[in-house]
Amino acid sequence: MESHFDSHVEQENEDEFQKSFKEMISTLPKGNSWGLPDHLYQYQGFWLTPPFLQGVMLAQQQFEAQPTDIILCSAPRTGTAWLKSLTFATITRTSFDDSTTPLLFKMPHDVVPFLELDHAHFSANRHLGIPLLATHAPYSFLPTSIIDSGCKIIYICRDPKDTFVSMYHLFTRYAKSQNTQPIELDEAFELFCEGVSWYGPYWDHVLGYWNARLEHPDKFIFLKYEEMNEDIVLYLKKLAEFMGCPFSSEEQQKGVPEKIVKMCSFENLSNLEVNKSGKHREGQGNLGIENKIYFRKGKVEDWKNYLTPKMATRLDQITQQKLSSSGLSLN
Ligand code: PAP
Repeated sequence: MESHFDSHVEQENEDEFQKSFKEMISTLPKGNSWGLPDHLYQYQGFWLTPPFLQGVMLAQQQFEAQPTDIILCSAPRTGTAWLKSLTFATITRTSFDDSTTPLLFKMPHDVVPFLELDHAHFSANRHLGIPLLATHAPYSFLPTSIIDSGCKIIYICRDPKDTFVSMYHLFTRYAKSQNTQPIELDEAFELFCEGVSWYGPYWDHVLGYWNARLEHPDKFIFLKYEEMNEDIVLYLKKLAEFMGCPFSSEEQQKGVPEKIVKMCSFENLSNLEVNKSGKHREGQGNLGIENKIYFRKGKVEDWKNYLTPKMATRLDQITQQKLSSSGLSLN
């Protein structure tokens, strides 16, 4: 059990950390804020806002992964909430069904903890019943214990054009909810292309995990939002197997995978009361956000409604150039 002395020491260490973090951040290249309250700062090649960068750095120091952990990794706006709901519903399917699952009254981001914000502190207090944990951290930022413990990693990525459009909307909707000036589409597009986006450059984020999967092929599953959309039941079965809880033939006969897919569909989740009127991280200052902002359209190729052909070509060219020798395609 943690003693008063231990927590006192922990607090002192944290105060010390806060101080050196503030000093460190003042030395970093400062980027645009995309209309948000915090600016982006470039640290070891990636652009993050201070609360998230601080969380990653604390997690690097303190987080102790367990070999049984399953880490859901992604760049923002690539399908994280969907992945969280699918893996959570699959892992907890013997405890809950589609009429009792916590997904009915908690948004997907609230059923799987987020490394940077929830586990940066006091990682010894983790609840190990459900082994899922999520992060937007680039691969090179992961705490070494995640790599060393041999836990499983699930990465999801998405066509950069849809990722950009989704990010632009998240930030403009958030800015509007705060009555601040949202960023213009053209400006956001330039920044995204230059790599100055939240947890960007997006391509470097994807490539970090794409290359790392070769080092640990049995511990890694690499997903694409678009492919999952084409045959989500197939991918759910793959995920269940990878997580060590495959669907039995009896479960398959009863249609359990299909029920989970339906439960976690955009259509179903976005129409739940909690996701229409609830709030995520309420009481946590700038981190508080209405759940409905996270759910937009859940469609493939919605970029066609926002990007001109010239913009799409430019983004595709950057993608092809960045991924040229990787064997990966994203568009
Ligand atoms: P975040 O981690 O930054 O919150 P993330 O969940 O990775 O974002 O991705 C959000 C995208 O997934 C949104 O896409 P859109 O803007 O193009 O619509 C969101 O609508 C979509 N999304 C959310 N839930 C689902 C779901 N259940 N099925 C499919 N897509 C979903």
